[in-house]
Amino acid sequence: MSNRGWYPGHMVATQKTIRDLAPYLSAFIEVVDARAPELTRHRPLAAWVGRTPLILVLNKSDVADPEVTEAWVRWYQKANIAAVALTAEAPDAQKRLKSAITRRLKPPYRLSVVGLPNLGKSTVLNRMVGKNRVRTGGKPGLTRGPQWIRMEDGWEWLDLPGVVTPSKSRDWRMALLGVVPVDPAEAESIAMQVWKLYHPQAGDEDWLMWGKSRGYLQQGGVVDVQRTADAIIAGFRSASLGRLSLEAPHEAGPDA
Ligand SMILES: Nc1nc2c(ncn2[C@@H]2O[C@H](COP(=O)(O)OP(=O)(O)O)[C@@H](O)[C@H]2O)c(=O)[nH]1
Ligand SMILES: [Mg+2]
Repeated sequence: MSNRGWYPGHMVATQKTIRDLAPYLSAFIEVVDARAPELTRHRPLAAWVGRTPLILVLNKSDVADPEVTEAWVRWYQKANIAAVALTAEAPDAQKRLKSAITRRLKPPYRLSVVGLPNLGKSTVLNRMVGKNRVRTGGKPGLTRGPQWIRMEDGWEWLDLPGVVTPSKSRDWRMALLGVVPVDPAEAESIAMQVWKLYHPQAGDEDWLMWGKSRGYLQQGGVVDVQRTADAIIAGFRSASLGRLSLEAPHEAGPDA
């Protein structure tokens, strides 16, 4: 798959948009992936937002290793970085995020959701504004804006194309997490690596034996490599292979 067209032109304007809007906002909500929260943070954001607070949402915690997520929350607490673990798709998401915000900030609440593609920005915003007013999906760039959404309780949400581009897009974990597309030529190596995370003793070919055992075969009984790789990547993403985190606090750099 070609990467061309992946990032619409309006994202070039994101830095300026964020800098310009920051003074009007009480905070930015940065959505990261609970399975690799430092890897999926957008480093330049902290500078772009200036003095406006950033609150990290460690989203998709339903598919992350719960103990690792807890360790991350403690790690951020120690680093004095506002962070909350969330499952945006869960029914209690609105309540959880609202309380995380009101615990840290005084009203009025004027907020915006930012972060790398596919981490759940639209899902978070939908949860907060209700009535599915924001489109979600696999493709970034579906959100058009900026547009203020005013809630009855006085909260205001800015629906802006808050997607920022990843700097570590060549890291295989970014493809596994869906931040960038999986290059079909790399699917096999990604599948092997994730298989070894689930099974630390596994050899290089063991993931193919799993495919065979599942009946992912081509004519002649040869294992269907592509289908097996796709199934492992899908199994990681849905956690049907188990809840697995890709990054633990001790692996992250000291700069956060
Ligand atoms: N497992 C899980 N998936 C989620 C969660 N939140 C969002 N997603 C999925 O992540 C994908 C991207 O979500 P979306 O809100 O469109 O991300 P955006 O590109 O950042 O706006 C969609 O397939 C969502 O269903 C969550 O809390 N848990
Ligand atoms: Mg979106």
